[in-house]
Amino acid sequence: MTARPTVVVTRRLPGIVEEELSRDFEAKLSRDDRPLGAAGLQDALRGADAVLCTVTDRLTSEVLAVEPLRARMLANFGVGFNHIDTAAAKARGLAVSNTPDVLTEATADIAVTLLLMVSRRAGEGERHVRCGAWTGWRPTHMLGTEVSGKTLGLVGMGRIARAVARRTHHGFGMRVIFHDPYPPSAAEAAALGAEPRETLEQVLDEADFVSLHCPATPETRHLMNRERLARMRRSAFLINTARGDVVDEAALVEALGDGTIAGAGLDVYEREPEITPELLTMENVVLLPHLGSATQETRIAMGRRAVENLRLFFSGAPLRDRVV
Ligand code: 8YV
Repeated sequence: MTARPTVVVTRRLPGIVEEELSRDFEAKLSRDDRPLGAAGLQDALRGADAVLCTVTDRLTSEVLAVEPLRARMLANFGVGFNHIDTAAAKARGLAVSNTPDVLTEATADIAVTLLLMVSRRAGEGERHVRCGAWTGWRPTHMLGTEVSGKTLGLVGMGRIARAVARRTHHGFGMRVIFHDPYPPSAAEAAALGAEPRETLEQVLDEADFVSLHCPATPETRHLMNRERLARMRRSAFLINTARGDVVDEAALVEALGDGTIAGAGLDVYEREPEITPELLTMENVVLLPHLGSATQETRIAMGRRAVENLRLFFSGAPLRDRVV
């Protein structure tokens, strides 16, 4: 590297990552930790060589149409990049990287957390205790649904789904089925104890829990619509740690309200951080604030991975995690 490239960092990062970044780059760090918004992102694209962005930055084709464009790279902090118009980025000659692998285990843990919480009514129970309503133990109090031995249906069988399969099959003795248009090899699936299904509908028919692990693309938008939610068992639970866009949130509210499905565990939403108000009133829903990768270890690893991609880019080497 010759001159230190300027990198705008859109949100605060773990201190150690900000320090590492500042060593090799002219890092413009976020002081107030607020999303930059369209105008702020355009300033960054005009004034820096790269932008280290997150899911809270909507890098649309309009934003990326900025002139003059100085930036040459978007280093996304996160594996999902549906907030970046990658076609527009490519057309403008911007390289884009993401941070896969390092958040797989943490995100799988959150999927399992939601699965357990919603089936065992843990959120509801917590609220019950905290508001002083608990009158003591009784045999019929707050009975939930058994997890061990049940069938888990995975929608998408990438890294995070596989980590969920490992936990639930080997940990809880669950039967794991999955649908993925690009499935793992039969040997890989067998090692995870997971059985493929030809169609998503077959998974929905059979599963006691449906966990979403597909990327958000135009094809997967509202994949879980009213019809597919109705296809699930009435006793089944939906878990979403993927992206809010994959579920029609209005249809989900209906399905939860009229007993089409038993409950849902959500970490992501269609219009984050806005949440459909009815969800906030429902006891059969667990709501987390997009915590999938939120551990100290993982967020540091994600930051380091983004910095690694930046270093590679500015030294002219191939990116480790090139999206575009
Ligand atoms: C991140 C995520 O926290 O990596 C992803 O795709 O959803 C989360 O783990 C978020 O994207 C940060 O940008």
